[in-house]
Formats: sequence, structure tokens, C-alpha cells
Amino acid sequence: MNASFPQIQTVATKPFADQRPGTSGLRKKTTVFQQPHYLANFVQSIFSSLEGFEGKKLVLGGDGRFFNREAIQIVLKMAAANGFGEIIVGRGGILSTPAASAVIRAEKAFGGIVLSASHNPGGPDGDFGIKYNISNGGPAPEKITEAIFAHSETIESYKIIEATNVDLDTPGETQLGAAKVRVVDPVAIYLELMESLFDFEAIAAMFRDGFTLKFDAMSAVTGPYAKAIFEERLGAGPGSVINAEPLEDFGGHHPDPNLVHAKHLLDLAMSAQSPDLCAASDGDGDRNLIIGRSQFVTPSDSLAILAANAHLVKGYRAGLAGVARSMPTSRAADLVAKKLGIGMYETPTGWKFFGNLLDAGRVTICGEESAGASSNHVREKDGVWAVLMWLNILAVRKQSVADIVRLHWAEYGRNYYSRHDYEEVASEGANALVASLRKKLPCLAGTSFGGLKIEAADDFAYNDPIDGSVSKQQGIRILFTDGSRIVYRLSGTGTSGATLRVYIERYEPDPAKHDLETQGALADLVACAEKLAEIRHHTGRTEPSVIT
Ligand code: G16
Repeated sequence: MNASFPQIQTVATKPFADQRPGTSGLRKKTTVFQQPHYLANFVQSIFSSLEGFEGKKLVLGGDGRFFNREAIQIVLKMAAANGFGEIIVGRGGILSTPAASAVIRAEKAFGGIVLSASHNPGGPDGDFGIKYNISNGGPAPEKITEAIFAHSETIESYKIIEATNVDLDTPGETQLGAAKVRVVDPVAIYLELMESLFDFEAIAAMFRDGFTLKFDAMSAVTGPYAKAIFEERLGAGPGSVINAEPLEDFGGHHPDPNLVHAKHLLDLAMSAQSPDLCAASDGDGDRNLIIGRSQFVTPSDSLAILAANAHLVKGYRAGLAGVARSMPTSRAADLVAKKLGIGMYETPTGWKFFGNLLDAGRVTICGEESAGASSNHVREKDGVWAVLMWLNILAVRKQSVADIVRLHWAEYGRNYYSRHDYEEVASEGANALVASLRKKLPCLAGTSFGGLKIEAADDFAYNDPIDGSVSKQQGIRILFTDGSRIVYRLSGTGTSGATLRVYIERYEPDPAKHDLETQGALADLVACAEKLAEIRHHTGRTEPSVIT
């Protein structure tokens, strides 16, 4: 076939089982995605769910993991065959999730496709994923993901252009059928946006004065962004960004910036050689980890501290319209919102639930316990943005991370918080655990476990205040009379078996009790969580696989 006259092919196919998007798109083992037609079926299901995109722009990029390049070519050819007018793709097929969101917004694109399984491991034996983002730059809402799933269940054919592969490594324009393909610098638009929000000069001055940073890009997508921003633009010393080259298998590591998979950063921060700030991001660049010298900052605390200090940062000087957090995230941010007299919203897990609130101007900053924070500058969580927020606040306050955290607790009280994950448990056991808890819910209020008295218990349902949609069964909440909380939910991002997450929170107003070791401070609630849900009985596990 002559590449300059590509033909649109209609390829016959059959539905695959279970292409239902999870918390953040469709995530499966890479080998599942490599099956003939698997990716194409899902991509066609996306396009078949959308209306009015003919001739419009689509943004496309991924986190560079194994199979990214092949997948990009398939999506390009299908987007052209389905009628998009222009496809904007990051050079090398690379775009971090927040950068994709920024490009969708800056280019006023119809939407975007991000290829990533986020913090899940990559490589031939790892995971792959794909998600669709709408024109506001954010993850598609449930109405669209459900429509995509419905199409995937009945699909009979998909459209693709038969053409040679597009050169992804040279910025510029090429023609693919009737569509234009524009290969762009994946960093430029994002960097410009960051510069509009933060006082780069104040941060650069802090680095000139000797401030030290260690940012671990975890051999994932943020490497090029972090190098360009932290080292080249802000003058953090060479070597401040480590594991900066995106690798197809993330160097064999698990690109999840938590205390387990980035333990070396915690060890560094606790050592005499600690830089002033240690930070990391995940596979696709939307998560963040913040650790000051001898001071880990939980994502829930980080959200609260960013909200309390946002007015010190150029882009947020006018103050915040409101704050939103996912339900399992600790209630530390609620205390800040209350003091500021601004709105506070509690949403189900998943960034897509923040989109309407941000679009309606109800909130400026959002965050999740799962290491996500961001603002209305994009419609995704944003790892590098969170680090820049901290850097800007540190540059203005001229105090250490530990001082800022401690002063925050002294002012608002401390929300001791931990998440216990039971990974890859049998789905039947996990579902039985949840079903049995649901049955118990109506009789829990008023009962006591040890010294803990339950005030209320429910299965969280969210009524979206903007579009009126209702999302039920979003996690089981056990609320205690002293303000403590246990939350149970099943992960929506795993690719094998089920992952049970148990979120444990205890509020401590007394500054004299702010130095307890976290697991010790939560021990009675942890014991109660086991008793209530009979985790051992249902999962066969005597302890969590990951504690963060
Ligand atoms: C995704 C979503 C997040 C959500 C997280 C929860 O994160 O984007 O909004 O908090 O999943 O994961 P789980 O359902 O496993 O608890 P990411 O970084 O994987 O895209």
C-alpha cells in the first residue's frame, strides 16, 4: 500500500471479556493488551462512544512503558480512520498524564488518550493501560466510561488506516489519511504552565542559597520534565534528579512513589546526608511523594498543608475557592477549609470525580490519599506540580519541611493516618468480605470495640452537586465517636485478583501527643478493623502486603 494514499480498513472483530474501565481507565497485563485486536477494540469503543469529534484535535501520549510505541501507532491510525482532524502526539510517544491534560486544554482539543498503567510495573510481564480524557483535560466521567464498556461488549469491527508507521521522534507535521499528525515537545507546554503558577525566581534563589533536592523520577515519565524544570530552569544542582531516563520496564522497579517502593528516599531523608527535600513521582507522573529531612509528609497532610499555604504561591494568591478530597483521604484538609471558611467536598476515589467541581469553580485544590494532589491548572493530579508547590512554599516561608508540618499540626491537630493494602487476594474472598460488612452496617452504630464506640457506619454514596449523578457503593465508612475512622474499599486499579484497602485515621488535637509512631497510634483501630471485617477469615492473610 502506498503510504501517501492510505486506505481506511474495516477490520472484523469480536468482543473481549471484561473491557470495563476501572478507577483510571482500562488496566490489564501487557500480554492481554498484546493480543490481536484487544487494544483496537477498546480504542474503537472509545471513539464509538463519542460524538462530534470529526475534524477536531486529539492529544495522544503515554508514559513510555513497554508496548507504548506500538500502541501509539495503532491509536494514531485509528484516530485518523475515525475522522479526527489532527492528532497531537508527544515526541517519542511520551506525555505525562498531567502534561497530556495541559496540552488538551492549551490546544482546545476534543479529548486525549493516555497510554499508561500509572504506578503499576511495566514490561512484558508488567501492566499496560489506556484511558480517555475529555475536553476539560480530565478523565472521562462514568457516563462515558460506561458507554465505552457497553460498546466493547458488542463490537463487531473497527476502523484503521493502513499506512506505514509515523515517525514519532522528529517534531513536526505529517499527514495520515485525511488527518494531520503533529509531533510536539512533551515538556514545553507543561513547563510554560508551571512558570505561570510558581515564582521560579524565588525557588531558584533558594537553590542558589544552598537548598538541596533529590527527586526520583523512578525511570518513568517525569524524568524529562524534572530535569528541564528542577535542574535546568531552577538551578537545582546536577544529580538532583535521579533515574531520569524513562525506561520501558522502569528499570525493573515498581514506579509507585510510596514508602515501600521508594524506601531508599525515606532512608536518605532519615540519614545525616538528607537533602532539604526528597520527592518522587510515579510511572505516568501524576503521583507525588514528599519527604523533608527526617519528616515524611502523608499525602493527606500534604493536601492540607498545600491548601493552608496556597496563598503564598503566585498562582493562588487570590485564595482558594474550595478544596476537595477523596473519601478515604484523611480529614486534615477539612480542618483547613473550615478555618478558611471555604467549601470542602468529599468525593469517591478517582480523579474523575473532581472534574465537575473544578470546572464549576467550586474548588481550586484537590487531593487524594493515594499520593495525588493538583489544582485547577489541569484536570489530573500532578506530581511535579506538588513538588513545585512545596518548593515555592519553602522558598517563601524559609522554614524546613519538618517545621512547617509540626506548626501545621500544632495549629490544626494531627490526623494520624495509614493505609493497609492486602494485594492480590482471591476476588471471591474480597467480595465476600465486603458483602458481609455491608450486611452488618445497619447494626453497627452504638456498638463498641475495646474503648472505641461507633457513631455511624455507611457505604459511601456521592451525589455530584453539579450534574446530579449518583455514585453508590464507593467504600465502607466506620465513624467513631472520637473522630476516628476506618474505611474499607476494593482497589479499582489492580490487574490480578483483588486488592483490599483499609484506611485508618485517628485525630489527635493535643500537641503533646503529636510525636507518636503512626502504627502504634493506630493500633487499637487496626485491631478493630480486623475484628469488624474478619480480614483473616475472608482473605487468609494475617497481615497487609503493603503499609503506607
Ligand atoms: C488512580 C486514580 C486516582 C485514584 C487511584 C486509586 O490513580 O487516578 O484518582 O485515587 O487510582 O487507586 P485504587 O482504586 O487502586 O485505590 P493512578 O495514579 O493509578 O492513576
